[in-house]
Amino acid sequence: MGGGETQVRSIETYKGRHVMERKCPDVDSLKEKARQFRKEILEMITEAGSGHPGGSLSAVEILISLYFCKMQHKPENPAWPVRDRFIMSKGHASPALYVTLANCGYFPKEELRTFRKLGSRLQGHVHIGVPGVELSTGSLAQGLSVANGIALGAKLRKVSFRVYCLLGDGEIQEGQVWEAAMMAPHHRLDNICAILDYNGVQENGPVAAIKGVEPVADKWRSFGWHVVEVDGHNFEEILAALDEFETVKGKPTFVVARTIKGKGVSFMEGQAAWHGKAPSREQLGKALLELGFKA
Ligand SMILES: Cc1ncc(C[n+]2csc(CCOP(=O)(O)OP(=O)(O)O)c2C)c(N)n1
Repeated sequence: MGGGETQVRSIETYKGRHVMERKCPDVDSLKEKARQFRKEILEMITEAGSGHPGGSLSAVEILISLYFCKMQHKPENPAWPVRDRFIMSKGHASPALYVTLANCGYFPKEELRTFRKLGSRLQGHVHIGVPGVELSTGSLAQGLSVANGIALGAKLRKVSFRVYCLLGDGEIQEGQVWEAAMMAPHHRLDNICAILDYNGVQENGPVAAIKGVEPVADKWRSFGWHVVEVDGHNFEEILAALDEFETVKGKPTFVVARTIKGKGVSFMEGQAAWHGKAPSREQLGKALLELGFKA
């Protein structure tokens, strides 16, 4: 790693696809990116007057690690056939994905201000009409099934791209997730990595109180997944887990990323009340001060 920006140095052929030599920014630069992303997420939700800050703020480091360090993708050509795919199964956390895609260059950052406005491409839940988005999501629990299908298709066509899928811990209470959890190991889909944003809080309260998912790592392991547990706000740990995924053969990988809902803003952290509510202008100001931005 080195330098402040992702560097794409060359293109070479690797196992049937063109692979870019991607240089990850150093960890300090990644942390600064996370701080900026949190600001942009909060600003766009405030501007819209509605949206989901809690589960967007918890996913920031995961998305940065994928899009700025690990995934092979071309913002100037979102349909590049051999790109790695990302499926945001928890589609209500669209601000986190939209900010990530805009900062990669998929569309102009000014467009973030149109979030949830009539006529905007950036609707409240992740939508396929946005450059870089692979699947419309928002109706929870469907993403991993589609990700499996894409990964199986890649295997059948002998194309070596990877598929990543982000799930919420409330989301995995749904039955369809467990059908998908059975399918990927059955087909030995070692080209798929599911990541759990394990922030412990769903829409109406703590996951453990509503329908607990523990022991979550053992459950996925028993279904046949290679499981890695990380601090989902620690870039070194996330990147090491994603490196590990690339070495595992014959089975899919499941990363349990322990996160904090509303991460970075004290009055939002761990609070179900901030699952789907926009801050006022005053609350935005307080949040930005906490993130180290001047008023
Ligand atoms: C099928 C379906 N049922 C219910 C909802 C309403 N809903 C939106 S977000 C949410 C809670 C999700 O919790 P979690 O997966 O933990 O998300 P996070 O905390 O990461 O935001 C619910 C129930 C939905 N979007 N889709």
